Amino acid sequence: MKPVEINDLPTSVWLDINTGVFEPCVEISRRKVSDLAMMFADQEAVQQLIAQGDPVVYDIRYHPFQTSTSDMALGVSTIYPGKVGDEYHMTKGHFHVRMDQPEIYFCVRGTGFLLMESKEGDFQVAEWRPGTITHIPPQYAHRVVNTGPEPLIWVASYHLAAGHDYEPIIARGFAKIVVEKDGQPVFLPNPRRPNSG
Ligand code: PAN
Ligand code: ZN
Repeated sequence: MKPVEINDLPTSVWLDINTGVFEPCVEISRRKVSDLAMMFADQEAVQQLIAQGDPVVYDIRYHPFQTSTSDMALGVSTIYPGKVGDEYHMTKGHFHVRMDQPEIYFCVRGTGFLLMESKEGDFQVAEWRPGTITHIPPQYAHRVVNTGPEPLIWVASYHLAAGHDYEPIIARGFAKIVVEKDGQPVFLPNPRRPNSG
């Protein structure tokens, strides 16, 4: 990542809500099925998709706002529609390293769910459509799932200092996975957690 520049003047960026492209944006990251391999329940489907070209699951565009006395960041993420086996495309999900750091997510296109889970095991779901804005309190891991036919795009606003902790999610996932059954999204217990029933 490029070093963050200090800018004490007001700054605006422009977002295309149909594509998730915004300018200026200092970094674009792309996550493919192979980058999330351990996160999906159906490992056979993961290997098949990787062999067939390793499709993109989501893109993240990122811009920091650092002044001499404050820091904030903007991330715009786009999850492309699709599934791995029966499980819908989703983000990796993470806790913030700083457990006093909340975040605001603002859905601008598409439909799906935001999954949130605390270290104590409180599991919460927000259903998303364009215009839904969710405040994620500190101490809740967060993952977005695209269950619709079009890209799911949202704006994330958080402090640069929050940090991302992926390890607990890599190790255990979330309490539920979201899969398609008879054309509808359903929540199933995470098979990697035998007692999550
Ligand atoms: C977001 C996320 C972004 C991608 O900007 O980082 O949506 O999700 P993962 O980081 O879980 O791959 C955010 O929550 N920042 O804190
Ligand atoms: Zn976050």
